[in-house]
Amino acid sequence: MALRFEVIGRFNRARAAQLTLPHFVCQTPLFMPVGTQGTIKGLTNNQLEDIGCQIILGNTYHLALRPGAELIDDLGGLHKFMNWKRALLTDSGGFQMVSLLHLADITEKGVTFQSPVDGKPMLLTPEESIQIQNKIGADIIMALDDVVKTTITGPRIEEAMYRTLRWIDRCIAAHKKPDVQNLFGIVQGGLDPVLRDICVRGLVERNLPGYAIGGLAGGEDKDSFWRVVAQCTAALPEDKPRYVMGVGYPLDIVVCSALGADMYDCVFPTRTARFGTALVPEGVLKLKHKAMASDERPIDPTCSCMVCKNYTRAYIHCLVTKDAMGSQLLSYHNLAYMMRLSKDLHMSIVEGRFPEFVRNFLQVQFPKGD
Ligand code: PRF
Ligand code: ZN
Repeated sequence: MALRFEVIGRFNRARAAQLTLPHFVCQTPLFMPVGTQGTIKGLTNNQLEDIGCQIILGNTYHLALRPGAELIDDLGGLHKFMNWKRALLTDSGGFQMVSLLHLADITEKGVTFQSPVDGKPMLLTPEESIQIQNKIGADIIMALDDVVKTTITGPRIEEAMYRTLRWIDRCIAAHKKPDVQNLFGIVQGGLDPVLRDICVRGLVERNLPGYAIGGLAGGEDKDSFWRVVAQCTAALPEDKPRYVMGVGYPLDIVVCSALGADMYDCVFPTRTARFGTALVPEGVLKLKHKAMASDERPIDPTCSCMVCKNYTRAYIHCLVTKDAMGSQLLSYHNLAYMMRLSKDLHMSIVEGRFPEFVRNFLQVQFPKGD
């Protein structure tokens, strides 16, 4: 195992931990920005370090297409290629193909898709996904899973869960760098507690360095989503990190952390920035709104990030949709907000004031109690 996970504080099911990875010592709960092409759109590595970013996420599928796993390997791995000194995580690629390419088809062999480069049919097997991720060299690599939308029902959910379990053994067998890269398994099973239970048990038996809860944040209601997270965290080992994939909204991160989850990733903070929306303690602030045109306040007066220290809402309103700098400044602030949220969760758990933190977070976001 190439990680150490030490819980340093608890409040009921919530935990604050130190996660030591080959390239960085991280504090959890933590949020990981998504950088599909080996970059977080609009931010430099120095800026990411300045705001306290500990791990960034890359996608096997995108990186394998361009610049290609061979090239990354030849150039010394993704850390060196993109000059990122801290931790990296790569997702296995199946989910991206299924969500991006409607032509992707899943069989027992793997995920078949049409190459966006030349239109030829291509197959990503569990073995290939791991080989590519071994070449990319991230601190954490993800197993290839069979992901189905939580909003569908019927035998497909069960098939995908059992296939994910069969594929984990192929991923484990293909993983050639367990001393420097951590392979996480992914719990599937839709919203069905019986299927989730079988999947968690199956993965825990394999004694992996960490576990992810997948298949969520796909349009199901919050109640069902939180119920699955609660069930999975309760059944996963105490001494291993738990990662909820594709989550996302600040409220979900607070709730999932209360339920004992540790890691999150989502395109939301950067994507919403590109649409002119800032994350603030009250929820969101739409910088395109005409009320912003003459507003001399910073985006968030309680935020001490570089953007809030230097620019007004009026200025960002003027840039937004007109110049790339508008979305860059908003992405910077939004990620700084997510990093502050992660740190606040960590510190409030360590300092024994997690309930007050959660109460205050909810009160500011839902002042009318709704
Ligand atoms: N599996 C993988 N990546 C993911 C997810 C998943 O279930 C999600 C949640 N839908 C986001 N990213 N491999
Ligand atoms: Zn800010």
